[in-house]
This record gives sequence, C-alpha cells and structure tokens, in this order.
Amino acid sequence: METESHEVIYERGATQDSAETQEENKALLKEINQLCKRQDRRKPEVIFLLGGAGVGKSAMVNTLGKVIRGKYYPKAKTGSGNAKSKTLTLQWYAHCGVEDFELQPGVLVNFSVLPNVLDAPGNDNPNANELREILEMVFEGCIPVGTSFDYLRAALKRVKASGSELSFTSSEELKVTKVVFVVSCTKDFPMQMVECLNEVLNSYDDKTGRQKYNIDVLVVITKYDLVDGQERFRTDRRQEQITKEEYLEFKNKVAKNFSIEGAMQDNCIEWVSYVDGYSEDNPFIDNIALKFLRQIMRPDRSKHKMENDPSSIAVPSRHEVEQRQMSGKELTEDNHLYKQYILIGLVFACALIAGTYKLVSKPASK
Ligand SMILES: Nc1nc2c(ncn2[C@@H]2O[C@H](COP(=O)(O)OP(=O)(O)OP(=O)(O)O)[C@@H](O)[C@H]2O)c(=O)[nH]1
Ligand SMILES: [Mg+2]
Repeated sequence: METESHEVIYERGATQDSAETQEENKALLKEINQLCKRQDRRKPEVIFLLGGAGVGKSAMVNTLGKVIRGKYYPKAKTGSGNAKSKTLTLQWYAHCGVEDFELQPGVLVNFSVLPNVLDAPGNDNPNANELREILEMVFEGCIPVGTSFDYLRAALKRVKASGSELSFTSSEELKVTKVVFVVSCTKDFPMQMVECLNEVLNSYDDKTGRQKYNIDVLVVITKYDLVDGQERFRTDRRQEQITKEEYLEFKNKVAKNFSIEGAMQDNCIEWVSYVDGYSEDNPFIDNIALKFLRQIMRPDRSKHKMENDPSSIAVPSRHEVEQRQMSGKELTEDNHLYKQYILIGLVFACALIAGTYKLVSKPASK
C-alpha cells in the first residue's frame, strides 16, 4: 500500500515537472530565435566536438538536430560506446544537421545562423604531438570535410619521416570558433587530451604576441542519465551506471582540470542524448540541448573581442632579430677596420712630417 502511494506521488511530481519544463522549452526556443535575429550575429558559430571514443559526440549532434526540428531523425552514426570509433572521418553538420524544409513553420526565422558542427573520430590514447598538429589543422579550417583520420595520422607520420611539411589550404567557413570538450561521466577523465588542447589554445603568434586562436571552450559531461537517481531521462540504462559520489568526483576533476571551479554553470553542461531505441520525446533532454544552444549563441561568450584591433606590440620576429644581430656585428667589424685605417694614416703622417723636418733641418746645421 505504502509503495503504491509513493509511486503515485512520484508520478504526479514528474508530470508537473515535465509540464513546467515544456513551457520553459517554448520560452527557450523564442530566446534562441531572438539570438538568431541579432544584428551582430552575422555568421554561424563553428563548433568542434572534441573527446574520446564513444563518449557521445555524434549522439549530441542528433539531439541538437532533434530540438531544432522537433523530431528525432538521426543523421550522425553512433557507435556502441567502446574504444573503437564509430565516426571515422571529419563530419560537417550545417546548422546542427537541420535543413530549412525540416523546420516547423514560424519557430526559427533566421535559422541559417544556427551553429555548424564538426564531429570527428574520438581517440582514447592519442599521441600528444600528433593530436596538437591535428587540433591546429582543424582549428584553422585546414582539414577538408570527409577526410579520414587514419589517413591524416599516416600522412603526418610520412611527412615527418621525410622531414617535409604537409601542405594545406585554409577554409574560412571551416575555421573553428568554439570547442565543445565532450567527456562521459562513465569513462576515465582524458587528462592528456585536455593538456594538448590547452597547449594549442595558449600558443601565441610570434609577430603580434596575441593568442593564435580566439576559441572559447565549453565542457559537456555526457551520459548524465547513467548517474544514480536520474530516472526522469528514461534513456538507454543498460549501460554501466555510476553512483552520485562517483559522479561528483568526476565533476571535480572537470572543474580542476579546466580551471572552472566557481564558474561551472557558465562553462559546463550536464548532458543527456536521445539515442537509438530511446528517442521518445523527453522535455528534460530537450531542455538541456536548448540551454546549450542558448549558451553557445550568447554574444558575450566571445573570448576576446579585440580580434579586429590592428594595434599590436611591435616585437621583431626571430628572423628580424637575427638579421639585426648580423648587421650589428658587421657594423662593429666595420668600426674596428675604420679605427685601424685612422691609426695607420696617423703613423704615415707622423713619418712624413719627421722625414720632411729632417730634410729641411739638414742644410741649416751645415
Ligand atoms: N545512456 C546514454 N547513452 C549515450 C548517451 N550519448 C551517447 N550514448 C551511447 O554511447 C554510445 C556512443 O555514442 P556515440 O555518439 O557514437 O559516441 P562518439 O563520441 O560519437 O564516438 P566515436 O564516433 O566512436 O568517437 C552509443 O551507444 C550511444 O547510444 C547518453 O547521453 N546516455
Ligand atoms: Mg561519433
């Protein structure tokens, strides 16, 4: 009897929550629509999903598409979640994979500025140098969509062995503006990947002294439904679940390694995806994805707004410094020569004066 009444209370609570969340979701969609219409939003963000294999990057793309179009229609292939990557090539999902004919009429007016998403294969044990090079190439928009990552890694090894460099051209459209670092709370924290990302993002231009990339990072912790007590999401719970304590420990690692302690709300999102077989409408999942879109599209998320400021500290490049040192050396060498010539000239002049004096003074003494 007692159990029955508990269930009734839980159900009622869940329904009330769900209705409220549905209302909130409608308001969120309106807000995103306003963000799309802003004068200063001329171009879509380019989001790069970075993370290990099977953490749920492709499932994220499908979930974003679902909340925009209103229907779950998976375009990105998802895997089994084990170490072998399901996504094999660099994938591009313009406007989160949504086409304008799929939109519900009147919901999003200026949808062409919704983020474009780059999804790549995950790698749990990356070679640090290789990952740094690949990240730089992705950020600069140098890897054509569809490129196999196995091919890319092999090509990098080949050129390194031959002492040459890969030649590539950069595409403005593909240049990354935001990195979404995807970590699954059911997997180990990818410490090495975070270090590589930080190294690349902190690198600076030799000429201007500015950071090379104006890229903002947002962390997404996926598979939050697998944490004890998160039944409202009702997704694929056949996977290994974790306790609240284990989750908190993982979340602390995220905060520490990304240095976002005290600013978690703005920089980290607890995420649940729609997945194949568990794609029935769930306002709680929609709510997470809509809040993510709002966060990504917020105009104040830009890392530094001075990117168009032409002024910079005038520091000579290493080449220029070497040239200056060379010419300085030549100057001092020239100086030495010059002094030597004067000295020799003086000696000659003295000898000449002495000789003339002797000549002049001889007859006088006779
Ligand atoms: N329970 C649960 N399962 C999820 C979630 N997101 C993804 N999955 C499952 O995790 C597995 C891997 O998901 P993918 O989206 O293919 O992962 P990925 O990061 O794209 O992996 P690669 O492309 O292989 O690098 C699939 O079986 C998904 O169904 C989630 O939020 N909750
Ligand atoms: Mg994938």
